[in-house]
This record gives sequence, structure tokens and C-alpha cells, in this order.
Amino acid sequence: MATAARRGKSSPRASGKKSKSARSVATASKENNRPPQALLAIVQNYIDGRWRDAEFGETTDVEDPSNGRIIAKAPAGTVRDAKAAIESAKKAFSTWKATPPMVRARYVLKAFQIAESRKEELARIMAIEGGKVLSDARGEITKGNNLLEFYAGEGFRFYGETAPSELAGNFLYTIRQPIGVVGVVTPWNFPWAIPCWKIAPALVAGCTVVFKPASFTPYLAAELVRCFESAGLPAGVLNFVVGAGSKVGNEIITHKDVKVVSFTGSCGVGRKVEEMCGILNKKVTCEMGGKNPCVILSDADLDAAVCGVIRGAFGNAGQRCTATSRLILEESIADKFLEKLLPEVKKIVPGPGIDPASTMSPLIDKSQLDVVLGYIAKARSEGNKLLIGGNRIIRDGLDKGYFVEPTVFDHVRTTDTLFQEEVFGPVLAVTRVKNSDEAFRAANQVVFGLSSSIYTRDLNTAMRFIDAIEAGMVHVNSPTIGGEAQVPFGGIKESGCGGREMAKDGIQFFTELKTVFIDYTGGARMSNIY
Ligand code: UN1
Repeated sequence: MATAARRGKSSPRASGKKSKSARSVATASKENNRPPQALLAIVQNYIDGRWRDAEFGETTDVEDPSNGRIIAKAPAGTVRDAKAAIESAKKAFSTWKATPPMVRARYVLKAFQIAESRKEELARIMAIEGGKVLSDARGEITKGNNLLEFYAGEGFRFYGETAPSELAGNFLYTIRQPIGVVGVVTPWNFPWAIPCWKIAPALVAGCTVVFKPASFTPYLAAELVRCFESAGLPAGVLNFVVGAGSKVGNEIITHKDVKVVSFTGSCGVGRKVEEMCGILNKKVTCEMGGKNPCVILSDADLDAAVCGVIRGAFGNAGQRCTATSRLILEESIADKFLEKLLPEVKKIVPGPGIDPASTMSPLIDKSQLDVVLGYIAKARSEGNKLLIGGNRIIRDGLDKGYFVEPTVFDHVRTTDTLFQEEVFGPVLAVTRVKNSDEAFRAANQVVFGLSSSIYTRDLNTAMRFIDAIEAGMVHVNSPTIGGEAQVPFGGIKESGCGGREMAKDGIQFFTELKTVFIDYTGGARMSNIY
């Protein structure tokens, strides 16, 4: 069972100091590459087509995780704010449902075009607010925008199916209809792409949305809402409330008028969401943790594998559910592989996301830093061999941020904590195995099943791995990370529930199927065959 409960955590990372919010939302600093000196934004909620403060005007601070500076204020939304947003989404639903799907999709297309024109600005907001290094931030904006573009096209493909009938003169078919108000609850580690991949299909399917972003990254989330506003989306179709999970999140999930919940975040919170939705008979999808293995066999292209492991394990400082966190090496090449890997780990440059020289971001906040350092201490105490890293970084002016050295432990047993639990940080566990059979067995010896990867030149072995691995996604000769708009994303076992996101599956989730029976015999009724 995952102990990590960081993603989607509801409390803002700052002290929780409250202040009266101003009304405007400023835009990002145009000064390239320089950390901002002043507040970049005062974020507001967006309810029924209007930007507004939280009920009592209270705000929370949003920090730059690379230096602890306050860069924005966000509304401390209340239960009443969430109720108002749900009410607004409910009111807008019947008109939105009756709007043809391709017309609905055109708003998403317009939002895509606006987001494309603002790409660099959005990437910079992400780099400052979430700490993601600029190249990755640009990649994530592209990925999110691809999802907007993909789902805009789906408006034209909102098909049901036809079927033959067992009765002469009868015609059977299915139509898809939107379910109703959708609650979208998203994490901070993919603050653009994940909201895109939930909101766009919900809107095209004809649902109206109440969106609660992670409290760490409300600024970028508000800019996504702004893209839809600028696209002319009718009032009430997309509503946005920032606030604590215990208040706003809880109200969205339990309110009787929210019919569907789409959640990405930690296992701890996800399981509660799943449970509550089960009791309330709501449709729910939860995308949660991972402990993704990368198997490297003796015939692999080791240089390609080194490159994949560096990206998979240390990209976004390991703060992705698809991160490569277990490296399973065939013993015969283990030393040779590590000799190639460690110099590349040394070349990683931790630093502020906004600095183009940085290649690894900070952790999101102090508590996440403590969790990761705790896992490192545990690995040491369980006798895992530290090969590199293992410390908080306090040099080079990074002491005010939440940086941890990229860390590799060798000789991790399958029963050790580092093999079993999601760390959500730049910590890689190396396990040595005798052969591919042992590798495949080890790969499956965890409760998670999100992503996986194998490096081999042998097609038969790769195919055996594809068959055997207990995961929703498998990569051959590429790292465990990533996904593409047009193919399903998600996991099995304790990594998720409620089916796949993205692709066609992602839009079908927000619909109900209706089966239609038409008798066109004109009354020459045959008795039912059963
Ligand atoms: C990716 O690997 O590009 O929260 C996407 C996460 C996943 C998204 C990963 N839901 O890390």
C-alpha cells in the first residue's frame, strides 16, 4: 500500500496566512529567466462566468518551490463557493447538453488555439509556480494542448453503434448522452496536461464542469480557465474553485448534483474518493500512484537505456506517477550499466525551473522534501547501498528551495521499502536479478500497476514482457513516462480505478449509453422471441 499522499494534497504549502484578496489577476513577468520580485497574480474563483473572490475574501499564498518566495495569492474557497459553482454548472447543463457536440467541440478548439498562442507564457508560469524545468514545462503545455486539439476533433465522432435485431422490421442502435455535472480534481505535478485531459472530453461529451486544482498550482489552472473564457464558452459550463480538499474537494465529491468525479492524485486521497463515490453511487475515475519498473537485460542497448533511465527517474525530480522508480538489472550487465549511469546522474543540474540551465526541478514543498529524505533514511537503515546523492541540496543559493540530490540505491531487495513504496522524488532503487524470468517476477511484485519498461534487442523477450507485466502501460526501449492524447492512459491494481483516460475511452467515461429499439413493422407485431 502506498504511503505517499502528496499529490493532490489540499493544504497550501505556505503558512496559510490569510489576507484580503484584490480583484485583478495580473499576468506573468515578461522578464525572461529572472525570478519574479513581486506577486505575479491574484487568482480568483470563476463561477457562472464571473471571476470572484472566495466567500469571505480570504486568500492563501502560493510559493515558488525553488526559493520559497510568495508569487501569487489564491482564494481560500469555502463550501459555499463550491455549492455556488455546482449550482451554476447544474443550471448550465440542459442547454449545454442540447448543443450539438461539434459546436461544443469548437469552444475547445478555440481554447486550444488561444493556449497555443500563449505557450511560452504558460510554460513560464508553470516553471515558476510548479518548479518544472522550462524544457519539461514546454513539453507539458504541448501535451495538454494536443489533448485539447484531439478532443475538439472528437465532437465529430460522437458516435453510437447500430446493431441488427433478432426481430424482423426492427432496428437497434445506441446513442451517447452526457451524464451531468462533473467534478474535476487535479494534482500539482501536471498542472496543465491533467486538467486538459479531463476538462476537454467532459465538455465535448456535453457535461458541465466544476474544476478544483491543486492548491500549489492555482495560477496556471486559472489561465486554462481563462483560455476557455476567451474562447467564449457560455457562463456556467466551466466553473473553477480553489480551496482545501477538506472543504471544496469534499463538497464537490459528495454533493448530490455532481454525478461524475474525475480525480488524479495520491493513493490515500484517491481511495477515499473512490469509497465516497461508491457509497453515493457516482461514476468515478481515480488515477493514483505507481512504482514503475524498468527492466534492463543483457542484450540491451545500454546507452539508450541510460538515457531513458535518466529521463524516467529524475525528470520533474521523480514527481510523476509514471516515474521510473525501480531499475531491475540483469546481473551480468549490472556493474557495466551503473558505470555508465552514474556519470550521467552527476551531470544533472538541479535548479529553479525558470533557469534554462536547470535540468532537475525542486520538490513541491517542505513536507514533500521531508517525505523524500525520510525514504532515503529508511533505505540506508534497511541496508540498501547508496551509490550517489542522498542529501538535501543547500549549496549554490538553493537552500531556500526544496531540492534533493538525484539519488541511486543499489542492492534493493524486493521486500525493501524502496522497492515497494512510491517515493515521489528523485530516488531510484536498483535490484539485480539472474535472468529475464526473475526480472519479470520482480517487476510484478508490487501493489501498483501503472507503467513499465523493458530494454532488450530480443523481440521474443519483449513480447513475453508485454504479456506478463501487470501494468496499464508498457514501453519497449523507452522510459516508463509519457502518454499521447490518442491512446488510453491509466493503470491496474492499486494504481487506479474507473477505466482509462485520454483517447476515446476518456470521452466515453463522461457519457451514458442509451440503447434504442425501433419497431418499423407498422403494427404487424410478432410475439417477442423470448
Ligand atoms: C506523463 O508521464 O507524462 O500524475 C504523465 C502523473 C500522471 C501523469 C504522467 N498522472 O504523474
